[in-house]
Amino acid sequence: MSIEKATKTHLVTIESAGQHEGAEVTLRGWLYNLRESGKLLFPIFRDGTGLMQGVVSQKENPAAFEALRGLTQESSVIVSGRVRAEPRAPGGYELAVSEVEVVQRVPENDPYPIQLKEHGVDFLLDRRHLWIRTPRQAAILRIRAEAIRAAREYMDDQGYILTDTPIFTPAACEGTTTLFEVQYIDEQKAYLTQSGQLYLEATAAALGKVYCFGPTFRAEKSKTRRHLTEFWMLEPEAAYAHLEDMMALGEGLVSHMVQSVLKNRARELETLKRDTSKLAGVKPPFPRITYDEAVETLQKRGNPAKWGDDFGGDEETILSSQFDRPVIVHRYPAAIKAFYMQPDPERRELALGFDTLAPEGYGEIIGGGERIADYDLLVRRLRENNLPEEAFQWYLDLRRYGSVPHAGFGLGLERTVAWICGTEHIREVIPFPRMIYRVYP
Ligand code: NSS
Repeated sequence: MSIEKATKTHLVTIESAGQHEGAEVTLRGWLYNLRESGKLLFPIFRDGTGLMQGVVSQKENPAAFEALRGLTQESSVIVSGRVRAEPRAPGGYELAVSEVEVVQRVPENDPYPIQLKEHGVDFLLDRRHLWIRTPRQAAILRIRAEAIRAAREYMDDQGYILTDTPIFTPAACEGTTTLFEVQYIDEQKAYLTQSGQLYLEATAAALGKVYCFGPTFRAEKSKTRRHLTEFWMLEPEAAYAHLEDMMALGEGLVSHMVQSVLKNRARELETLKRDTSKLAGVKPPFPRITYDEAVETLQKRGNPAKWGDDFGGDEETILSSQFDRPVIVHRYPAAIKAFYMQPDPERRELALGFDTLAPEGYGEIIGGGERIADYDLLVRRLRENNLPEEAFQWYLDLRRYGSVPHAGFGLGLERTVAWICGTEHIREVIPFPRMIYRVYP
């Protein structure tokens, strides 16, 4: 059977094979595992959409039996056969294999390196290009894709216009300690973007409600389960919007992402053995507490936090553990927040900013708030933060020409997906993680 012939027969994916019970179908994929039992073979195929067990009898299908016997793990195959219900098989169906075409045979003397047993995480990360084939990793990437799809759907439905922001930037957005400097053309210096926010403030003044969704970079020296050096951020920004509007938009967005994954990726969540009862209740409204209340709670729980401290992972875990859904902490001390944050008119030492903390110890998934709209105050803040004013002239223009109150936030995709999946570390939820000591493969 040739590839051409196979594509003209009943070509199906494993995910949809159940709909073809009783019919002769063709699958294109890889051999995931093979159990040999005398005159019967029990191959397990994978095609990216799932796993399907096959059964081949030497007596009934000698050619298919010979093609599969001794076939090495991850050899690519096109197989045809009849779909039948088999409650004991993964997915509830199996394939009575009648024809097999081996597309590429993995050599016996150079076997597929990742066996169906436990491997150390460094071993797997070195082989990330292969590791993503395992059912667990593939399920995570399918959930990631659904989370992205749902996030864009939500933003589009809310009337936000996608405006892509640059990756090469002339200045810092989120502090100078995590900037990646790059040698730009000739003598010029540039930095990889830490956030699209500053540019979104410009597109928001042009289009009203906007968002961007792309990779962002931080030279994070910290080796934690929540930090990558390259991660994806979805950032909305709206003209004439305030802190309250963004807290509400963020809770709507997160809820839609979670509920869409629960609805459309239930099988993958099951593969991950995720306790979905912990996600089912993620719906607006999310609890809101002030920074002051957060410090009080931490102290009551014996945490040494004092007013004025920034929260780390431990503090975030204590705060979020009191709730069954994400919690919004707002009005932090201005001194621990970014230069662009609007002060609270009621208490100037506070910033009109907020963080949304995920449950189960996943930490901050959203950070945002209201921006300084006043020209003089913004110049003062740039100077206090030792930021180069020349590089920010275009940004100051936004306060010279029709400045308006505006607000936005950034949602960290990997932290959100790690929480939805219940993975231990966020490195598993991006196809090729970039971390302090890892840029390979
Ligand atoms: O630094 S943030 O809190 N905020 C900003 O960058 C704003 N300029 C966004 C905005 O208002 N438009 O980062 C936002 C989120 C944060 O809550 C995390 O979920 C995620 O980005 N984040 C990270 N994820 C993975 N790895 C690292 N290193 C990381 N840093 C932030």
